[in-house]
Amino acid sequence: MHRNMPTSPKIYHGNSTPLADAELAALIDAHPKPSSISEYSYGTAGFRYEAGLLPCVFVRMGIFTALRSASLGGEEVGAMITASHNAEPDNGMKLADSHGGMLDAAWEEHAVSLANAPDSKHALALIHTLSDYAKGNHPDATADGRLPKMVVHIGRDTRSHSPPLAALVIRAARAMGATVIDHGEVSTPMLHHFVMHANGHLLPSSIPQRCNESGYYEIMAMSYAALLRTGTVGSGGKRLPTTSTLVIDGACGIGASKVDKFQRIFAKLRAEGCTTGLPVLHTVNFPGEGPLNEECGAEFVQKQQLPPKLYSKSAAGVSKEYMTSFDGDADRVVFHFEDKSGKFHLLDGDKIAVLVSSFIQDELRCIDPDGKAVKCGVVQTAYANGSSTLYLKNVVKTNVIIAKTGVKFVHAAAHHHFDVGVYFEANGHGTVLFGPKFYDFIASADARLRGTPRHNRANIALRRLRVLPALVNQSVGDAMSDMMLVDAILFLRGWDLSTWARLYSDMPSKQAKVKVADRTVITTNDNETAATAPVALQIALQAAMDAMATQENADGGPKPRCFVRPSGTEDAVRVYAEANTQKGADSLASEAMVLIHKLCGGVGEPPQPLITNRL
Ligand code: 16G
Ligand code: MG
Repeated sequence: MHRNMPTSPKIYHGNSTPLADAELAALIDAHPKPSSISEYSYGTAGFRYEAGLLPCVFVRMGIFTALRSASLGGEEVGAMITASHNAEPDNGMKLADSHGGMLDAAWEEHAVSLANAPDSKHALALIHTLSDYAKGNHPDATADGRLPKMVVHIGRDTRSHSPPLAALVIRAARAMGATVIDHGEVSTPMLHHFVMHANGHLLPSSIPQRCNESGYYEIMAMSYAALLRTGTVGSGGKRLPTTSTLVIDGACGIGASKVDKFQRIFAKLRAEGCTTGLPVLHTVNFPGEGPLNEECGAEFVQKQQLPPKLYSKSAAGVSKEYMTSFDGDADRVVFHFEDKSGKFHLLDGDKIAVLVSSFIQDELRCIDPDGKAVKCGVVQTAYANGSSTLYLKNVVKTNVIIAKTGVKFVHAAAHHHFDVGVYFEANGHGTVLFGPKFYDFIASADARLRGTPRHNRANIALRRLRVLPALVNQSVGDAMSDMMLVDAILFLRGWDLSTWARLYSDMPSKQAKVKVADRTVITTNDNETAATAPVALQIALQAAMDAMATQENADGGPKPRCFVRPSGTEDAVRVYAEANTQKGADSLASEAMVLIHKLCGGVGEPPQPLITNRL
């Protein structure tokens, strides 16, 4: 098959007679819990471990996803096999509920219990409890005593161990009698999109239902092109020479292959005469061209604040004026560029939140100048750069909420608090959620503006806002869709990355991690801005921040800030510090690392002071 062709999923029907207990027990027993694991934890975004430790979890999660689908009366759910931005030896699983978003928190607990059941006997007891729950909830669908219909969508990233792990999930889900739709290699947001679209009754009516790979590309491309076509007002609607070619660093992972397929749709748009503003997409760092996520990709670029290594031969001489980096499963994106003097500039998730929220708010105000009809806001995490939070509050004049790290928390906060909720973590994971009031607003604006001139500014705003829910992935952050959204906004504003970067200057910051014997000794408050245990740690961190504020004479300006939290994806404690100078941020982070090492059972030698060398 041509490598640019979207692939079709494989459908595996479930065993017509689900396995009897003894056979299920044998399947579970064949994949025992490794002795090195005392307890599997669900972490920030599902289970994530070195691949060799995962077969036990994956068999049980195949069973679990089937039961989750049954508990929802046959709504379709998903499992994505990926360790995202982690190194190649790791793997993991992210679970998608029927609305396409993250697994419900109560069911997360059931997943953890099943993963950790000490043996098949305990696992079967849990399986029976969950089966009974599903049957009790849907008595009509289970008249013959069987479980309701079950459908599980599966996707995987490009890691070498993903296919055998996927095979285990498929086998276990089928053993329960579930139908498995195997999408093969896809990005995480694509898998979430498929699940959301498979449950059409949960999809907002303005989004066309397309539950396959070509549908995914088409919806995105059509809404993107529609957005570009509105570029007829003001000084925008220009593609500057500096944004004519968009170079995409695919982290040597799945995102690169998928952008390549997306190119087909671009070619189709061009053939249909839609040439307004389309950039050339130049993808580099394909799977196999370099080690996954190593010295490239969003995680490396954002955490190290360095440009990615370009492994592809085709990268020779490429322009560095307009670049993005995806992470290994393409649910994160950051932008970056090299200026004329060769200096590297990063535009992270905070910058994306500022660009996107101010754009949406400006368009809404063209229709509703008071800005009262729809409540907009931005959800950030403690990692958001202090300058971005100030800019959002003081210049964009929008609501800002700080939530706990992890998509499940920021997504829930955006959904709960706002009619248009923009959330982006500084690491580049984010999206925009549109709630029922937004759709009502669009419908009433549509009725009110019907018959008014097409080039009336309110009408243009309406056309722009109307396509956003289809362009922006409504289930999770999506590197490809976010990239297209940002590109379209830059085009409509007539900006390039340097104009966007100049909106505000980031406070210098430093991130680091420390190994401790048991990272659970550190607990934090709800939004992770302060440690609640050990008590002495927060007291010492506060003293360090105060001393830095005095040293930097930060009166009136943003104050130096530092927080620590146990990682949810790695065996480490994370440190974040920001100050008015890089030296200050480095010194604050170094001090926090030494404190963690001393007060929280650090492993090995005490950390050495950090020094940032800028390019
Ligand atoms: C995962 C999360 C991301 C979070 C990161 C924090 C999802 C889909 N992804 O990648 O949102 O920022 O973990 O990692 O939830 P940490 O807990 O190791 O710092
Ligand atoms: Mg990811």
